[in-house]
Amino acid sequence: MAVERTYIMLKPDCVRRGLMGRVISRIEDKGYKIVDAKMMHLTSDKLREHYAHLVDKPFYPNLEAFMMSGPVLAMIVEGENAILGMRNLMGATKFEDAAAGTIRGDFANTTTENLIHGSDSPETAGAEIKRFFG
Ligand code: DAT
Ligand code: MG
Repeated sequence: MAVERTYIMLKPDCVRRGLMGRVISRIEDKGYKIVDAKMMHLTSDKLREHYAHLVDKPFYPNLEAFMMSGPVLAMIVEGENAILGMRNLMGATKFEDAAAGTIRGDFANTTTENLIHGSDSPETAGAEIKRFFG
């Protein structure tokens, strides 16, 4: 176990639905620290880089349009084992698989609009923090 930093992003649905405070409370309740945060509007270029593993999927155009539909809250979250820990707080990608008690399990009712992004490995965390915070 080690103190890790992970890239977390509250997606446009989370901002639009007024759920930022409740989601941030769950992150803070867990004991993680928000060490940086900013509201951003994402561009198509940035999203194609961020979702490079998905650009060829049939749902990609819809995902990109959604991610550009309003501001996001970009954050760096720090804590012991925070990369996996945040993935566990978030819940599964598909809303119907996300367990009750997780952010997606409790608040998401579609897979596209699933409220929150979190890095899935130390390598992606490093790359994503660099991508969005420089
Ligand atoms: P995660 O966000 O859990 O890391 P991912 O990286 O595989 O999942 O996908 C990124 C986002 O793309 C995901 O949060 C929602 C969307 N997505 C993934 N798979 C999808 C699918 N089968 N249908 C619609 N949207 C999907
Ligand atoms: Mg992912």
